[in-house]
Amino acid sequence: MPVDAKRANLPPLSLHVPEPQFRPGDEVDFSDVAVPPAGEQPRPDTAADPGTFHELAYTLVRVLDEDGNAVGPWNPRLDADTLRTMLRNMALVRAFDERMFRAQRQGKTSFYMKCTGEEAVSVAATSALAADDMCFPSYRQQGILITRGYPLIEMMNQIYSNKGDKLQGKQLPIMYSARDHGFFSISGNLTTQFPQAVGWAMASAAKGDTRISATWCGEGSTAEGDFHSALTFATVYKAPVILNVVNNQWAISSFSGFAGAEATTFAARAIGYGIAGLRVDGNDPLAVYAATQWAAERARTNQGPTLIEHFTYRAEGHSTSDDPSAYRSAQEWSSWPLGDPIKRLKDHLIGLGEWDEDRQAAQDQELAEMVRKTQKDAEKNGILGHGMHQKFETMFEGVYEEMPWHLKEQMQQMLDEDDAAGHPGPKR
Ligand SMILES: Cc1ncc(C[n+]2csc(CCOP(=O)(O)OP(=O)(O)O)c2C)c(N)n1
Repeated sequence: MPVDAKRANLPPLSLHVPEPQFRPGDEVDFSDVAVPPAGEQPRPDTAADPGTFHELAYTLVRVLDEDGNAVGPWNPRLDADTLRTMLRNMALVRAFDERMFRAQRQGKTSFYMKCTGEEAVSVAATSALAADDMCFPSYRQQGILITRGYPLIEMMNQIYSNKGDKLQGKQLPIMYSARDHGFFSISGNLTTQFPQAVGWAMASAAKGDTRISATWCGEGSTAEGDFHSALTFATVYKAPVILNVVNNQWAISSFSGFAGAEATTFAARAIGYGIAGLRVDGNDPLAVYAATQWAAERARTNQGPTLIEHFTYRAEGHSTSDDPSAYRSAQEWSSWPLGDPIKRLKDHLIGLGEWDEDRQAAQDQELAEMVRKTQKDAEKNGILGHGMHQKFETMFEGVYEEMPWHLKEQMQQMLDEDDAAGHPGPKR
């Protein structure tokens, strides 16, 4: 190793390469994950100065205690109907994920991504927003669409790229777009939605509107430059935006340490920007609701942005193309100290005397049946491998508002070649 003679007495430099605690086959011990007791975190005024958020950026805002009781100043005190609706929506997301994952394994679609274990992060957050607030999701917040009542068949049609697909088969499965449900078009390029959400919020403020925006990205995605741009614009203009970081511990096979989690929290990123930062138990639907409600009020009263880190765990593979048993211990999800968000809300409702196991089982069955029936209907519009489901020429539409001459020429060439090849099909 070359050593500079002038510094021969100094130790050689060494590089720190993060290494996850557990690998396949390892016994998992999460006892060093700091989980503060529920109810002990202070709830500041929504107009509080961003400089006062140090404690909240390093702890975990928690409402549901170990016995399923809602405690402390963050308890949003929701009525039983609202709690049951949230429980139902989270269970529906899980049922939908199960079914669509299986459809991919059966070769009916090319790709799918589940959000198992992270249902609260989208469902509870959306429940605390107004229906016309604008959401800028990543690919793992299908719970937003489900909470807003977007028809399941539309989601499935998109997943199947079939003739019912509103995106005309132009997008990879699950890259939904639903403007009328306040759901911005998902992009495959990580974190691009962050500055876009901030820009949307700035436009809303510039126009004197009352709507706010919310955006989500994974902890791995915070390493993108767009994350920095978004936070800078958000703080400079006090944009009415909620910046959600879903820390599910993994970015495909890279553990959160590769995005900087060994050094500090993701909520603490907010401090350097002068943004209010909250770190929340992402598997506690009441804490997620309360934090979002707090951040929404802050945004709506022109107090500026909030960054919320949702501390959770990605229970399943990254996508249908991923096998997590190749890089992490299979015990991680069952050992995760914050449990399962659906079970935690269910236990809370049972504790209140507003729910029971029989109703839960009946609901699970009803939701599975509804998803199954909708799937059958969607499959009537076509599945993967069963020919073309959209007219050939739609491929050239929407590139520009009006099709320029060179695209018209390419389209005609394609149609002529297809005719010459004697291909039948729904092309015109
Ligand atoms: C700009 C960019 N770089 C890389 C990728 C490939 N990629 C897709 S998902 C992913 C991991 C993202 O992890 P994280 O942000 O933690 O979100 P999670 O998948 O855990 O929800 C990567 C690297 C991409 N889609 N876009």
